[in-house]
Amino acid sequence: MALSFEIVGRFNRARAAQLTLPHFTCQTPRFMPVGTQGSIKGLTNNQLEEIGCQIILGNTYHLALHPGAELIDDIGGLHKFMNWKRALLTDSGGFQMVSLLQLADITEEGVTFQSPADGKPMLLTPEESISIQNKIGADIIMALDDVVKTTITGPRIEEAMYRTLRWIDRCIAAHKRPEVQNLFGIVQGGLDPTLRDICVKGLVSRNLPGYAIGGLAGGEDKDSFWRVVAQCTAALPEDKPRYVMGVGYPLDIVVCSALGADMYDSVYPTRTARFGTALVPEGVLKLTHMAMASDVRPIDSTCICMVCKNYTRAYIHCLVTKNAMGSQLLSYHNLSYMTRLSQDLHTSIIEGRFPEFVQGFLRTQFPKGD
Ligand code: PRF
Ligand code: ZN
Repeated sequence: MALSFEIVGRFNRARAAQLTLPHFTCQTPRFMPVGTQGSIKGLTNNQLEEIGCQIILGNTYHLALHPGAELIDDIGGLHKFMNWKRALLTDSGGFQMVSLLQLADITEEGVTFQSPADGKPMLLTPEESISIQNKIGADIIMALDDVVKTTITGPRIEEAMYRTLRWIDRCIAAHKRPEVQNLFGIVQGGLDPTLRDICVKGLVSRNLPGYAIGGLAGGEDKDSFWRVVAQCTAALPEDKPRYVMGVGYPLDIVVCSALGADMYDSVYPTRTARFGTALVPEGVLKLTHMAMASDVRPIDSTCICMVCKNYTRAYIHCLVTKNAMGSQLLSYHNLSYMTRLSQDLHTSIIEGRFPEFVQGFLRTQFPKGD
């Protein structure tokens, strides 16, 4: 195991912890921004450090296609290649292929897809995914899982859960660097409590360094989503990190943290920035609105980020959607917001004022109580 997870505060099911990884110690709860081609669109590493990002995501699928795992390996790993000194996590690639390419086909062997380069069929097996992730060298690597949309029903959900359990053993057997990279298993099973329970038990018996809750944030209602998270966190070991994949919205991060989850990732803060939307304590602020054209206030008067210290809404409105700088400034602010949210969750749990923090968060987001 190449991590230590030290719980430094609790409030009911919520936990604050120090997650020490080979390249960096992160405080949890923690939102992790997503970089696809080994970068967070429009931001430099210095800016990410300035914002307070402690761990970022890379995607095996994107990196394997370009520049390729061999090249990254030859250069000495992704940390060196992109000159990022803090922690990295790579997703296994299967979910990206299935969600990006409708042509992906899942069999017992692995995920088959057509190469975007030449249209030739390619196969990503659990062994291949782990081998690529070993070459990339992230602090945390993810098992290849069989992901199905939570909105479908029937035997496919059960098949995917059992296949995910069979694949975890192939992932464990293929993992060549357990002393420097942590392999996390991913709980699947759709919205079915029985299937989720079987999957959690199966993964926990493999004694992995951490566990993810997958298959969520795909269009199911909030009630079902939170119920699955609550069930999984209750059954996962106390002393290992719990990562809810593909989440996302500030509200979901607050709720999942209250339910005992520790880590999150999503493209949402950076993607929504490119569409001109800023994350603010009240919810969202659309910088594209005409009302912003002459508004000389910062995006968020309570934010201490570089963008809020230096630029007005009017200026960002003027740039946004026309000029790359507009979305860069918004991404900077949005990731600062997510970092501040992570830190506020962590410190409020430690200081015994987590309920007050959650109440304040909810009152600001939903002032009418709806
Ligand atoms: N599995 C993997 N990556 C993911 C997910 C998953 O279930 C999700 C949730 N839908 C986001 N990213 N491997
Ligand atoms: Zn700001």
